Amino acid sequence: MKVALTIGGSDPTGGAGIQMDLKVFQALGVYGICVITALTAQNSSSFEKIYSLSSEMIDKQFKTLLRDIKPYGAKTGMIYSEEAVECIIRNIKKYKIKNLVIDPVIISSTGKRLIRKNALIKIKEELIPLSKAISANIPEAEVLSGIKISSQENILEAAKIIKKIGTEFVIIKGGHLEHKASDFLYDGKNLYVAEGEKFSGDYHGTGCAFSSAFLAFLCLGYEPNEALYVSKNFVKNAIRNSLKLGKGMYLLKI
Ligand code: PXL
Repeated sequence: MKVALTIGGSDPTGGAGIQMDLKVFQALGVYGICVITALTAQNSSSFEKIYSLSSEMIDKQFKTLLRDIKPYGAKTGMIYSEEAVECIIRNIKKYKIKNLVIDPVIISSTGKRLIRKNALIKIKEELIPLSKAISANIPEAEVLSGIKISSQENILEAAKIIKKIGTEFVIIKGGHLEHKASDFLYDGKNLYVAEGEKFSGDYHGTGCAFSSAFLAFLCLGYEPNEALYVSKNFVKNAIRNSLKLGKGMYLLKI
């Protein structure tokens, strides 16, 4: 069985973060392992607190886990502090982690900022160049590319800028566009488009579900452009089956 590692924050609702990633790996037949970067206190409508783990503890998790089990690929999600980003970069190099998918988490669906400014700069300058793919929503792609995105032409332009930071595949998810919610993958040559309908309502954890599904499909041997379509379809079904368990956002059912 292929092993996928998720590096990210804990979300007690189970709707995002490492809890969601592990559910997705399990559903797709990939064995999930994790390194936790931060704890959060949140529910479906409110985000209360972030507790970032020390570099020492993150380091210890890597050291203990990876001297034992070697993942085929990994993804990063929420990383709050600059020290945590530095520690993750060190460990990705040390353990020669391949097939790295980056979800550049910036803001939660409830509006809480999930990364410090200097940590984001470090992700851009030093983590993205180690990656295979980056999976960004429109606001994240705007921050990384420095351009405003409102059309498909802007998406290609932003993808080209992000590709130059140093990744192989740039995915920009169009869920924040106005009418349709198509997703795009740029490989330096072609722009692949996975057309999608837009769902009304607020859904928690769609970005985490997409990036972990994308990694799982890479582990299963899909080419990145194929993984785009099947991951989009996977998230669409999870949205269709989503549950209103709390007072706020819908939680995806995997
Ligand atoms: O969806 C981004 C995300 C990632 N990781 C954690 C989160 C969230 C959003 O709330 O809580 C831990």
